[in-house]
Amino acid sequence: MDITKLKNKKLVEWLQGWIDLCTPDEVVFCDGSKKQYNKIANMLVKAGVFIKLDDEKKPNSYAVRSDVGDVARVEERTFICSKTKEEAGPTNNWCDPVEMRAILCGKQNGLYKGCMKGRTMYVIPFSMGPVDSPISKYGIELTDSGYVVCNMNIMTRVSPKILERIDDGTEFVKCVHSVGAPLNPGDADSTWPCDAKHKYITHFPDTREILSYGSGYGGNALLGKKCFALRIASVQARDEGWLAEHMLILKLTNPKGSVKYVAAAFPSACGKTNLAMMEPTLKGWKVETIGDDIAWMKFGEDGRLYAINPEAGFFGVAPGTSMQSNPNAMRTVNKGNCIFTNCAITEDGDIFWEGMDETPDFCVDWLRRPWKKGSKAKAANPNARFTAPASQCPVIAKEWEDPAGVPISAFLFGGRRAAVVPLVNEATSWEHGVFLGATMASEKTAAAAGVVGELRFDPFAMLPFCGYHMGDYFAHWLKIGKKSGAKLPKIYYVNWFRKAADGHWLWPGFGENSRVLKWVFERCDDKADAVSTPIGNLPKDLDFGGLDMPEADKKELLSCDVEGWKGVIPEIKNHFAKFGDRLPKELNKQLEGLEKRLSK
Ligand code: GTP
Ligand code: SPV
Ligand code: MN
Repeated sequence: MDITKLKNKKLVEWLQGWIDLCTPDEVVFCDGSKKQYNKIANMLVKAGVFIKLDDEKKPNSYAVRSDVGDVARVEERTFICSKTKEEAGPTNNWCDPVEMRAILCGKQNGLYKGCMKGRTMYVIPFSMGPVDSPISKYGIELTDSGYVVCNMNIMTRVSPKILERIDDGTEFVKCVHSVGAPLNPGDADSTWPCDAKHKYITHFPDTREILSYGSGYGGNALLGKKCFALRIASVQARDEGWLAEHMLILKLTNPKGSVKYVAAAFPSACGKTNLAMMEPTLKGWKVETIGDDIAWMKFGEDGRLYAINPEAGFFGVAPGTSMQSNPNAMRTVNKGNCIFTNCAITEDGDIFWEGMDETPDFCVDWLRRPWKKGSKAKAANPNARFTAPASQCPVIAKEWEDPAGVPISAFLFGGRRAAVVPLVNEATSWEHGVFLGATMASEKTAAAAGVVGELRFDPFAMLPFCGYHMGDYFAHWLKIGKKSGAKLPKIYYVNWFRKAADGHWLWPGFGENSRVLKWVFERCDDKADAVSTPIGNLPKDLDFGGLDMPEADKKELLSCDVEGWKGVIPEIKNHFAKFGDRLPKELNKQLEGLEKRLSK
């Protein structure tokens, strides 16, 4: 394929414009084939970017180490460039689109000017979602990073068919990415080129465009993921009446063989991948995976919300993943065909990260230093990641690529909360559920640059990912609930991360979370009892069978901490005040109701 074979004038103009601005040495069209993947991977090996792992331990897999200044999403460098600041809302960084275009694309000294000199521009036509699903959408990412091409091949569906469709006039999201490190003849290349001091992750919702500069890492650079599937797609979803959410999707089968689909929104590094592929400890129950990070949902003719996973792979948090915590993720990566970023490399050509089942005596840490068992320093970066094909997951549901999606019975919202928030709480109505989503808070993790552990409100786990005014986003959720004939999922708030006063985890989590899923499943069928409390419906009793846990811990997990919640009310008020008159009045009513019930 080359540009002369394209017939769509607008597409050619767009492409040629970027070639002229970025001046790559070469333009290569990506076809998603194994052959091309291997060719690029081999090139990266030769360049010292990829390290081939041992074929017996991790077949066809590579390790990569990033620049120390480029290890996670950068929220302060992420911008929503809507026409007005008001449209981006109080939770987003805004920049005037004209100004941002000048910074990035200015003909004189825009950052993109000549930024691909000495490099190849790859043209990646990709689909978010199964190619023929009515819920899917297309994009083209231009990038000068071979690492990004390989990751996009795993994370999205890349094929010439998509380019053909776009050439025929199908709409697409325009994505441009550069690591921002042009090469002059004779320059030695870095193994992780980037421009760490000038990162820009920018979104233009009005023109459905993404321009990313300076970073090569994860959500900053794999533009199908957070930039498209959440920030741009949330705007499309608002305009078109559907939902684009930071949610895993799982298939839950009870011992009688009856099936329900559950979607869950937890902030980054708060347990989506783990829950999506968990091995239930409860006998007879089965969890299978549809998706582990993003859900796109549209109403079906029966009034139910149908969800697809727009991605084709997992970009999973590596540290903490083990045969104990997430055996299905380990089995997925052990099949090979993976890319491991910022993990440690063992002497026998395997990878290692903190929390893995066995710790090697020696390895090379993610900073390329020799590392010894017992060392204080972390062998893997806390945001080290594996990129793995979803199809390799041993518990991937057979319908995971069904273009029609799967009907959702329940939404779970949750986060890391050491105190106050119980193990599970059922919303008493859709509006109450939206209130629970809007007041979600969580302790910050290493998935984004910043202070880890700090508590922040993260509504619907979408704080860094909503492409427009968050108050309008709440209104959109409320509107979804008012659709005539809608058969809406029930809504729950869960917290796997509660700690006792002495600091120990109150809840074992992981596979034991199946006990909560069981309660949710049975509530959806009106077959489990609940106790009405000021914050919502809590389980009358949860299946704790076979779990060795102090009674006091069980009680603490399943009770409403009235005094604790009273303390949270002023924080919620402050949080809501940010949205001004764009906070839907229903949410203030919910808050007043909660306050009243707590003081009864
Ligand atoms: P992103 O990919 O960043 O969106 O993260 P995620 O939401 O998919 O989080 P993931 O499942 O990768 O989990 C992140 C971390 O939380 C890992 O270190 C897990 O071991 C830990 N974790 C997951 N589930 C549980 C749980 O039930 N209990 C506890 N204590 N930790 C958990
Ligand atoms: C997240 O941070 O929620 C992720 C990782 O899933 S990234 O792709 O970097 O956004
Ligand atoms: Mn995520």
